[in-house]
Amino acid sequence: MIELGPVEKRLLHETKRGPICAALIDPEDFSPKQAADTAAKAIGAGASLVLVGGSTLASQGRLDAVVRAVKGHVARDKSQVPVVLFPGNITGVSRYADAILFSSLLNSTNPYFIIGAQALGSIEVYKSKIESIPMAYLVFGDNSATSFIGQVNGLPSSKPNLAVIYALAAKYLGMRTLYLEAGSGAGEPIPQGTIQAVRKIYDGILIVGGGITAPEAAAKAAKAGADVLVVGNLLQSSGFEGTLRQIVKTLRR
Ligand code: 1GP
Repeated sequence: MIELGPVEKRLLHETKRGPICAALIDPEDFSPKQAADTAAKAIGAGASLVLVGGSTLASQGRLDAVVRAVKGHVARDKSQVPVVLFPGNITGVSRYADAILFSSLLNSTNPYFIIGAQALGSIEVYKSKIESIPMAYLVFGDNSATSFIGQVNGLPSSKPNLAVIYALAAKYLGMRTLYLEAGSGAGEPIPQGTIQAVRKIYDGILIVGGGITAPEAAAKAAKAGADVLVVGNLLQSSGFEGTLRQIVKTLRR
């Protein structure tokens, strides 16, 4: 019998009540102190989850320092928001995190990103004893760092059925979370129709990210059935808390 870990149980519990917002910290963009300050502001604005990771992260030492700094803040905060790894490669594992989204980039053309990195990284996850949450990662378009690094066969936004067949495969493979990625800084977030089509056949935790910088985009994704809205780039603009608070408010409606 598979026993779900505490982070996954918490996410299931929270998303059952409605969509939540995740703040994504890329250790390439933030020093440990900046990361802790940014996470504190994001949590203050209502983020329910902090994700740490990025597609070009090279230094595991840097990741550890960022995760420890963020955890240091969370330890003092009553919300006890989980700090979860969102790895882009084998460098994305840190024993200081609460859990890892153990993901397979299903539409990569390179088996390394589908199962190779996972095999190489697995021993580190095993040793660190952190909770592992299986995730299918689907990347849209061909214009993002993620699509370039992950050598993806980018899903076209205009063909929801292609996303659906990958989502079905993820479901049948037992992947309990699914991330629809438009790419960090995407001009257009994942279209509502695509989220709706995937939501219809996928009953795990549905994560959507890329290009969400305003409450309207978050509201559309939430209405279409997303459980977790990931916000990354926005956190780098000064005074982002106001917009994030609006995004969270929109989700709670
Ligand atoms: C990237 O989906 C995330 O992996 C977040 O994207 O940086 O555009 O918010 P943004």
